[in-house]
Amino acid sequence: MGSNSRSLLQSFLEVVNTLAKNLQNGTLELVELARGGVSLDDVGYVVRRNAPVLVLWCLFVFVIARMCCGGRGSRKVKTRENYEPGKVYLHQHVPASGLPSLSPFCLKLEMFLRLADIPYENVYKSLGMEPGPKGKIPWIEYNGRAMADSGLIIQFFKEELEIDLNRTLSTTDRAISRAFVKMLEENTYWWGLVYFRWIENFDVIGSLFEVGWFMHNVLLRRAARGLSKTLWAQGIGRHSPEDIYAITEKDIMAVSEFLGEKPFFMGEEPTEADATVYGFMAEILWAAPESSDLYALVTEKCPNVREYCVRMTRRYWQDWEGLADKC
Ligand SMILES: N[C@@H](CCC(=O)N[C@@H](CS)C(=O)NCC(=O)O)C(=O)O
Repeated sequence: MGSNSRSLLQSFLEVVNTLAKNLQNGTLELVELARGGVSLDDVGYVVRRNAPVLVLWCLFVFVIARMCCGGRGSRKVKTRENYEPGKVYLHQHVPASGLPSLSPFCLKLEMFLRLADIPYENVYKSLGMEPGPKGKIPWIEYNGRAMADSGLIIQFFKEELEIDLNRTLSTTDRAISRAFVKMLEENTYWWGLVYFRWIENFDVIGSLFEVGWFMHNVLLRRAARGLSKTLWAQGIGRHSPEDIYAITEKDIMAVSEFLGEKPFFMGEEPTEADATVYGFMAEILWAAPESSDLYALVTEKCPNVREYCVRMTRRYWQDWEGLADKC
């Protein structure tokens, strides 16, 4: 090590040493103050003298508290005081690209509310929106209560309003329905929507969300970086694009096979699974670039899936011009 570098290192260590000593002395004085060992006349002086130390300690306590308690479970969300009893306030992202939502979970929940004929009102927020009690969308307000997670919300209405769209299904069909719903939400979602949209087609995501250059390259890019880490942790981020496409293809082919020529996913009547199947298939069909393999898969290899989306849209979304234009 040269003499210049050595003296630089020495000065750095001296600064660290002085800081550590100040922190220690300041902390001792503050402890003394807390124990009542300093007279009241001295309080102002001691606090002023050690203000930076006090701020550092507050920051430290805040960070530790966030690490221990933040981000887990439910967080308190302020709900409206003047609500219409029995009405659902559905919080989701603003509609874009002609779709009521770019989130398959939001589209699923809105479809469920339509299938179950539950009165609702959309509460739209744009990117960077206030997240719900679990930090995700969709979330709802209902009779002054905030609730999150599309599946738990559906379960809530089953009990609260005794609305069971699966009432006509046998136990075996309920099990099959559950398996398909979870395949789409926990598997297809990561491969066919998150990876496809945020990583493979990031260049066009700005036009999908209908945002300008700045939002695309700052906010969405930051979100994409976060999602890329999530995909790695989930496992999908470690596969080749070919493997990812093959997995998505198998899921969508399974949906197509099982749907066959039936009017609804489980048979002659709409059931809970239709909310998820529609929510996810409509997103893949109508939010994917038309030049993509995924779009070709739904339109060419699984035309019955496309016909299903069109059929459901005509029946349940007549008021939604953006969707009607796609049919
Ligand atoms: N299990 C949740 C999943 C909801 C979800 O993943 N929503 C995404 C949008 S499609 C979200 O809010 N992502 C933001 C984040 O993960 O921070 C549900 O069924 O509602």
